[in-house]
Amino acid sequence: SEVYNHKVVEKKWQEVWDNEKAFAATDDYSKPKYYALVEFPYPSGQGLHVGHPRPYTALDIVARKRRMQGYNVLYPMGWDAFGLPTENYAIKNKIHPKIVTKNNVKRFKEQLHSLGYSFDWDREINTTDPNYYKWTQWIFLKLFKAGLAYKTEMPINWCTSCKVGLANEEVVNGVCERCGSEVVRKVKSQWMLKITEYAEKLIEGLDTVDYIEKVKVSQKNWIGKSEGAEVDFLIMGKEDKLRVYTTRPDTLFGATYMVVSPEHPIIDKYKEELTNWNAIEEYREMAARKSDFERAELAKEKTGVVIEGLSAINPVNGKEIPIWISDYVLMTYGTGAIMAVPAHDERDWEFAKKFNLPIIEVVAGGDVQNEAFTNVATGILVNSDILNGLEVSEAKKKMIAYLEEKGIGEKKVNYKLRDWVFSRQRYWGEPIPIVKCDKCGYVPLDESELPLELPEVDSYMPTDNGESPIAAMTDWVNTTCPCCGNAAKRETDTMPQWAGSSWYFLRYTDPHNNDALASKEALKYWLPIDWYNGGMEHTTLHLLYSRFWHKFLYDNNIVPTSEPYQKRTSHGMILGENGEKMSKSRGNVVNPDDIVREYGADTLRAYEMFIGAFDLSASWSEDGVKGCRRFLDRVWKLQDMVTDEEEYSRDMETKMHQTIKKVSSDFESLKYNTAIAAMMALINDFYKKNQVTKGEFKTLITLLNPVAPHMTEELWDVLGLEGRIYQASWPEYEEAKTVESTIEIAIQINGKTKATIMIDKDEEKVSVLAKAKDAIADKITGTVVKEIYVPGRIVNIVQK
Ligand code: ANZ
Ligand code: ZN
Repeated sequence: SEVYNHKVVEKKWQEVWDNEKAFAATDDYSKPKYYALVEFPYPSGQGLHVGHPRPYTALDIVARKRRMQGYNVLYPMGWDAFGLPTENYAIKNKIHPKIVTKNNVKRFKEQLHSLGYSFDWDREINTTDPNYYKWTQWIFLKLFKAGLAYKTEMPINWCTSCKVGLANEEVVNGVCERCGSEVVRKVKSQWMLKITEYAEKLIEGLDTVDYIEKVKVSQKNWIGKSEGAEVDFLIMGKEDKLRVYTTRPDTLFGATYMVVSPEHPIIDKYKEELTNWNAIEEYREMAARKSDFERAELAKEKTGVVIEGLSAINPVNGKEIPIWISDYVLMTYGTGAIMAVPAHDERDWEFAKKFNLPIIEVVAGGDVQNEAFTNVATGILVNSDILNGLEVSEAKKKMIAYLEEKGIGEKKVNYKLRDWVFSRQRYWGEPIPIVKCDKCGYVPLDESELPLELPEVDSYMPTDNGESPIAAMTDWVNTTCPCCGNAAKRETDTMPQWAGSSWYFLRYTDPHNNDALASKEALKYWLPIDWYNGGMEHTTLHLLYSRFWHKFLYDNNIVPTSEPYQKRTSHGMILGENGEKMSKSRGNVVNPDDIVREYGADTLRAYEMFIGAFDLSASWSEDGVKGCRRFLDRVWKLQDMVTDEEEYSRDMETKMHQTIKKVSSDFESLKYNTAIAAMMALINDFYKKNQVTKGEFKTLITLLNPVAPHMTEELWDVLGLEGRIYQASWPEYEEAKTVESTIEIAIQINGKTKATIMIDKDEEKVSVLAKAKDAIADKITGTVVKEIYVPGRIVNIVQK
């Protein structure tokens, strides 16, 4: 055969697959279904990155294998195309974001196409298409009508460079996740989604799905469920109380002072009576300049100021204790006030040491004057009256019962999760379908008005005053109230990029439906998604947001499952040759187009699967790419060694069954690299023999097809096999044939090995066969007194 020409072969089969609509999911709902999903890309101006093919190939392998196993497979692709980079590019180059998106999508699509993915392109979606975002707006209206979307004045995270408000999830280590610029707090009126209402369901649902452990853990930590109590402390000499949230009600006897957050309303309420107002005001101004992130940092030096003129009473022992202000207490969590127990809380301990406040041990087992004792598993309560002698967990229960009985507190669950800031002051997003009327307030558009399309604007430039550029389009903004008919204004903020991706997987099931986001039948058949793979960085963003929307839609009878994704896995990043993140500035970016041109798509696919353990990051290596190409070339050349034999040859049978078993199971468990290694080992055996039967070769290329679909399709054709390889059945193995049926046994005479013999592994008369062997029979000259068989290994014949 000739040298493998990937350019010709890959183009040829891509055309055939397109013409045959080879990978279209059918609407035949009687077949078993399989829905495989990868995160749809943001079509950036840079084009496809070599990071994209890693997850796309992995699930393409799963999708192709499932088709061969007889499933009706849905493996779709689309574009998450609203968002800042496109808008920023549009501003810089004065091109409409619509055009920018169109061009970028075209390029991405060509690139993905060149990689031979088995996407069902008839179901392609685009979040910026009005026929798509009509349903994003529709869901928003449902949320609004359910009271889960509301507008409120609040301090938000404001990126000084993007000039846009960010969700908490988009602020990483105090800076904008996207551009790395400083994030400051700015008070703005914002649309919010009440994801907090679903906090409990979002935790509980995790028990019903098959997600990799680190995804579950990080979602749980992000939601941050905390169980404890709220307790009222009377303010000395006032008819007023200060309520705190604590996870350690058992330590109440050790509360030696209180701390309120600098924003706590109690401060302003008693402003006139406070004798150190100047110091307090100064402290509050300083705190206002810090982000919550900085304030909550454990390691930072504690600061604070006491409130002179107010004090509180510890409700369990009647003692008077001071009230301090410190920025380590956040107004956005619990009640914004705490009881400080320095003996058993690290932050309180540091604060107490710094300001010389009393430290009273209430849980024995540590040395609380020298460090906080926080171990709750072993400690026993002391200095605590009714709680003395109890373990921490029992003491908590007893204290809560006591508080509830006395009416001074109650059990309370808190979550770290905050409501989702849902508006952006930018152009390139879904318009929020709400009208503001002076008389009626925020009024939803009628569903029949959807989609509410983005207006054409003169400038996409964001404004410094924090208003969307749409606000300048008065023709569009000025409207009438859907409720009373008076003059009113449209909402000019747009939705965040996370909106369109919060439900896109539903649309793929029925992408052309004009009457519903998807038909009930389609949703019932295709949901839940059987396997969803995506980036670890989306765990507390897209993955959480979309589960929230899905649960809301489930509660409203729009989708049939309470969870969208049955299984979730995440891939590691692909780094540059130097082990660093690929970036223009480092000059280590690999363009997938170059690899496809020089080595072929199949090589790129095989390489990205072979590069290392799927869930770990891996460094790019051009040598590794070449190695994968050599492997494929060796498969290609095997065609010259193929015999007419349809069966597996005797000596290859075990290996064939073993390889089918290994590749089949490795493809299911993210071990693509070892699956490929097993196929490499198999072809080495063929090369050793210089021969491969037609049956063996057929199995080999079928196993390899999900990884290298083009070349194997061509080889199938060359062999004159029936139909196409993509329509072939997945090879089967017999468990019994995966173990060697004959084994080699050493034959010893008086403990010395004299010969070996091949026997069936179930052979019972091993010593009879051994004695019958010529080389042994000759040597048995005396009387055999004993025959010892060590199963599977040795026969020892003892003679005198
Ligand atoms: C007394 C106490 C004693 C506490 C003790 C802890 C240990 P999680 O688990 O994160 O929910 N706290 C409550 N509200 C706060 C706020 N707004 N800002 C900062 N800290 C706050 O933590 C709850 C604990 O964090 C609460 O329990 C409270 O301190 C503190 F040995 O109360 B604890
Ligand atoms: Zn009105």
